[in-house]
Amino acid sequence: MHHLLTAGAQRALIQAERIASGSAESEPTLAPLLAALALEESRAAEIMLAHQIDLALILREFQLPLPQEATDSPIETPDLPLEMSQALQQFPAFREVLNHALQQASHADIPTEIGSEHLLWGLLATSGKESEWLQKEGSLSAEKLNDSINVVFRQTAEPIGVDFALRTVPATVGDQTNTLRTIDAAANRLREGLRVIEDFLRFSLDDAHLMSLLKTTRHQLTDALRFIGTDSLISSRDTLNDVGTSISTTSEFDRSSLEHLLQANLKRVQEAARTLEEFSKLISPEAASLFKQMRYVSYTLEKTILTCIASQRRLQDSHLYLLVSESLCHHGAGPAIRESLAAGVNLIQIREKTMTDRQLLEHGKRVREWTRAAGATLIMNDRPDLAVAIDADGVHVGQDELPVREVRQIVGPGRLIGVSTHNIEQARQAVLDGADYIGVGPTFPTSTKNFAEHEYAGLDFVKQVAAEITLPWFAIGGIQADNLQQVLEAGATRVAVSSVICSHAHPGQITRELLEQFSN
Ligand code: TZP
Repeated sequence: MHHLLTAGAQRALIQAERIASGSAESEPTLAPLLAALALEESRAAEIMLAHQIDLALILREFQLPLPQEATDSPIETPDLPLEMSQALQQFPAFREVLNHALQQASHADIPTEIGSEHLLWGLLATSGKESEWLQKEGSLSAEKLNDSINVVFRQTAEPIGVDFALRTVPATVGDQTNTLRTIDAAANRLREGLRVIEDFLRFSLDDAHLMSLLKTTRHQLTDALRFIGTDSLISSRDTLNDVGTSISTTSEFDRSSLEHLLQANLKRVQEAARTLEEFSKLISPEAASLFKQMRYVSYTLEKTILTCIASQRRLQDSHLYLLVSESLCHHGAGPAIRESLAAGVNLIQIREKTMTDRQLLEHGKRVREWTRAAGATLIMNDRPDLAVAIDADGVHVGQDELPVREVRQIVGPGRLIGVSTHNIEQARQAVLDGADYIGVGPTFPTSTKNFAEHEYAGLDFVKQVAAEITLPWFAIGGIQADNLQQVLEAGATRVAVSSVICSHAHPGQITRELLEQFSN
């Protein structure tokens, strides 16, 4: 039977370690653990108080200084089990107490949590001076505690959080086993689903950023299952008698594409996470809350992966992205656009900062006609409203403009949303926010847009993005015919340019020269 330590008991062991580390005692004793048990409003403290033993008395008797942080900073560590096991490793005397507590718990007929009261019982079961003192001072003994602990075994040991006011321990041993079986089956489904998605990210998409997100989810699963108790899950498993294993649906074997397969497994993960969340409310609110987080992460993952696949497909032939500003163009925006389209550019952005809305609307409509005739994609800079008005294929926003979520409300689901990024954190965030592509720069100094000194991301940023992001991205900023090769060598497969084409006396000619470098 598996036993799990309550968060209160784990905190007591960590506090004990802190007190012991701050004490002058060279020989480790159990006094720090006794003090830690009296420190919080735990069952152990309650039992001791009923026997007139409080923290002050313990500190005086065993001459323990109470380190400030033990009272000042309540223990709120994301890795309670890890720190607790470190405390146990460092102090074998605490381990002995825990072993006694485990023995006592093994007499219970249902899986139970080991709470602070069991640790107190374990301490009393030792032959140390603390146990003797407790017997003398408070007439407390392990035998006397037996009755109250047996009662506690059948209750939840720690106070329950408001969110989980409905938390109950399954009424019967049979119910408990069935709950564990359900959790075990759902956990296996979740694990398998995650593995399929991970393999897809690794071998098909090759996306390190999304893989790291998935890894976090896998670790959360392990953490959550620790709260339930891995051993008790295994011991309640009964695959042979599970009616679900013999039922298969025709749709289970119907996977017409990699995308379909991926989507089916994402759904599987979400459903399993929901089952885990609901059933673990009966056993561990901590686990339930982790399963809930996993469900939300899986929604983000689903959206992000599917967006990535769709964008890769939509932009698969777009390697040279031209941003056109009338003011930069040698012969005006019209000739620059038409000549570059004729030379092979298939992705154009209207980037006008000084036109009135009316001018922009008229200009946009004309560019829409030229790009449509050439089969090219048209993006409107900064203005989701005008992107819709001229029926552009998408809109591009910077870090200070509307966030993707708001832009999406305006442009609808079918238009592309591009986001400018200047460091790797912004790039990762843009991916998770649902951008369809990102701009990565500035790669080289440029006079087309103003940047503060510290914003020059350079080729290092290009290399970082190349190493982990597979959402389509364009290196941008100061790219010319004579430095394009460096950008491609840094890992870029797409670039965005403005002045090199717009300001050229022969936009078509320079476009061809740039495009040629992609096929080398
Ligand atoms: N965003 C980052 S750099 C840049 C923008 C809009 C300007 C790119 O223009 P150029 O002329 O190719 O440097």
